[in-house]
Amino acid sequence: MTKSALITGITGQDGSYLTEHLLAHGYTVHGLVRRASMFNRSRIDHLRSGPAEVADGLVLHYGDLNDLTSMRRLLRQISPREVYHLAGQSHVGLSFEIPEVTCQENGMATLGLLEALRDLDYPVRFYHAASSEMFGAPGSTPQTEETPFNPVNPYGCAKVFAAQLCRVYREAYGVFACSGIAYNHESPRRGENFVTRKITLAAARIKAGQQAVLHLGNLDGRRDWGYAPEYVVAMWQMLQAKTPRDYVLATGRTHSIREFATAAFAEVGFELEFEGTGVAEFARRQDTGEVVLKVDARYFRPAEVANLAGDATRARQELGWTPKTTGTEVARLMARADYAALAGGRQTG
Ligand code: NDP
Ligand code: GDR
Repeated sequence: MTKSALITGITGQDGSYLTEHLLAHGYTVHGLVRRASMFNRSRIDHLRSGPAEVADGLVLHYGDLNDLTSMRRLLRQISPREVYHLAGQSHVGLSFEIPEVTCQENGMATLGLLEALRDLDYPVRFYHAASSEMFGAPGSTPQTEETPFNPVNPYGCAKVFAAQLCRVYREAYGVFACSGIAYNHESPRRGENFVTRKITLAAARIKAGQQAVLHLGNLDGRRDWGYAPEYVVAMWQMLQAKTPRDYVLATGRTHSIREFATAAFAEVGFELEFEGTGVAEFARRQDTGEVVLKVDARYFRPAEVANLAGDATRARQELGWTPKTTGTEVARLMARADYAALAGGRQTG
């Protein structure tokens, strides 16, 4: 029998790669798309206009996390065996500006979905996209599944709420619900207002003469950056396991934002030299001396997470999952893709 899955957030970075992975494994994939004034399906358009055997396996449904009645109806209508819940307001910085939407979508909507699953008369496996942001300012590094949560922003608080509820529904009602505690994972399909994509797009545009300067916020952060197509495999593996468990998904290696930018600009042929500190910091192109990167206080956040690094030993031992591509390699492949797309007049990804 064909396996079927529902993906919330199918139009996002992870949703698009997960769709490709599930279709390649013979699934019928149902995706939730929300109404927008412009089409928001650019990351999955290549699948919908591709070969019939791929396009036929992908079915899109209008819906919204803020409309749980229609979500319940959809679950009854399509009876998926697996639900990958990836949708939500995913920008940490913006969660300070729109905390209620962030908590509604990432927190309460997850609870609504768990309630809907509990009422179904067939078993469903549920993946929740949790985050390293739940650790916030952790007491120890690297973090494991046992590290206490200590979020420092509304986004992290909402993810903790949802992850704790997944555990409670697992223990109290036997729902097969698990949280992937994922660290940053990036790709050429990353949203343009996340720091990695902002950097790689700017490097490509500056190289192509379409942009002069890149403005960034805090450069002092370090992140455990991985490659998104590798992370969606772990999401799938978690739902194929015998028993539901939460897993840290991370590379274990961190890089600074400066290192990421240096690698991205090097990929398009520019060596960077950083000067100054704090809001007065900037970077020049070594060959011409032109300033191409400036710190801009507008992009600072009210609070920053600590330098998080994850220990994915449990995922390696129990799922056989090992990420291969880390920080500066991700920077280089993203910059390469952005420049190739600009030069070829194509869309990235
Ligand atoms: P994206 O921001 O790229 O995608 C978010 C998806 O959620 C989009 O499809 C978006 O739709 C959809 N969405 C947002 N609000 C609603 C709503 N009200 N109703 C229906 N759909 C909605 O995120 P990623 O793919 O990067 O991440 C996927 C999930 O994993 C998110 O929950 C994120 O918080 C979490 N996560 C991501 C990490 C990462 O490094 N990428 C790390 C840890 C966790 P639209 O296209 O219309 O905007
Ligand atoms: P993050 O990713 O907050 O880790 O959340 P983001 O790329 O937004 O920020 C990473 C770090 O870069 C600093 N920074 C900037 N960030 C943005 N967006 N724009 C800038 O101009 C800029 N300049 C510096 C930030 O301050 C921060 O320190 C991502 C998301 O995918 C979440 O959904 C996910 O849960 C976490 O990763 C793990």
